[in-house]
Amino acid sequence: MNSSLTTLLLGGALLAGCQQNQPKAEQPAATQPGDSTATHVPPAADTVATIGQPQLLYTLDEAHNTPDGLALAPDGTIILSVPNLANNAYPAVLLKMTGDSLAPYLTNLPVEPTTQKAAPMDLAFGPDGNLYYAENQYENSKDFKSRLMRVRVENGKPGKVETVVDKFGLANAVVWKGNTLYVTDSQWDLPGNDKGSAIFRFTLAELSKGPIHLQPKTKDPHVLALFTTTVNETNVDNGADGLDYDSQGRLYTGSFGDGKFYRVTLKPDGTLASQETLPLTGKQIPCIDGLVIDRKTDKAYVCNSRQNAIEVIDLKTLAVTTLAQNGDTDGRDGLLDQPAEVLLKGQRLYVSDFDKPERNFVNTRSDAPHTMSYISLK
Ligand SMILES: [Ca+2]
Ligand SMILES: [Ca+2]
Ligand SMILES: [Ca+2]
Repeated sequence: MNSSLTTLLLGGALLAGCQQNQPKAEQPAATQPGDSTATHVPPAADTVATIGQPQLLYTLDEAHNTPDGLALAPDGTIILSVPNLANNAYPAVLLKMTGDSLAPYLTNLPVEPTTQKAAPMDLAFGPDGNLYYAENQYENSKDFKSRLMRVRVENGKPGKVETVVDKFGLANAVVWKGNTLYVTDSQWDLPGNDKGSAIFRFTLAELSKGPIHLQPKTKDPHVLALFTTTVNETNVDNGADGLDYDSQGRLYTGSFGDGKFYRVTLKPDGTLASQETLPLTGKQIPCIDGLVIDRKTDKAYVCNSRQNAIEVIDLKTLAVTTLAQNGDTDGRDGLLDQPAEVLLKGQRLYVSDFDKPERNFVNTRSDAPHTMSYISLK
């Protein structure tokens, strides 16, 4: 398995290199009926400030075209989800990073019965040693087909994969805090609010009992906090996306559609005490995708997907600084190609380059090569 994928990935890298002087098989950014993409002039790469020095971590082939979620495993390796949403002719897979090598972890993910696709996004190991991943079936169906899945891990190896929660709209990020799992749903609409999103809360005990069926278009008992997206010129109404907690156990999420940054304070029993929209200073972030919090410093590393940037939010002062940013790119030099998820391990920030643009994003094309980047924080 390892050698075959290594060959595959190297083959992809070589293929991309050979294609440099040929017409690129690029796909235009997603458009919707009646939009004004034709008159939109995207910012040229050289008009966007280049900040920081992201490095190339991996080059991936077309069969791994949309890298996304990152999870640190108990043994120190990193699991990467590849939902392949830019080109889902290829099945979604989970890969495993060990040192500088990348190998398959799970390649037979169960498809959702009606969409016939698997779509793993963020993922995290639970206190039970099993791996949990959120699914984004929203691009396949708007009819609440997304799920939370559990990979049974036995002796360090992935085994059976099972549905533990179904009927999400767009399950996106997951984070375990003690024996409680928090999950964002970027499309949890309510009657009278089609711009809704939410954070859900599940205890390990509940998840161990059997599948939970959510109640769409309601304030399901598992809903911890609700949000509303203010739709802007990107026309994206996805809300709560990345999710993590600080040194005091307060949760933070950001909205993909409008960049609002939220703090959710919990009662000792894990239920909601309060939620607030935080007034950031230094820079307004228009779009927040994945994020990770360094609880030693209480700094949040946030993917600004729309502007090809990684922002740092100091949670003590709420000041924003830009760690890395660049213009439109195919990613081959390690430059950011629409960062979607980050993971902090030691002094290295791992970055998934999702490369599947929406309208008015700096990134204009899902293009080969498909890439992962890293940023040294030293
Ligand atoms: Ca919606
Ligand atoms: Ca690319
Ligand atoms: Ca690109």
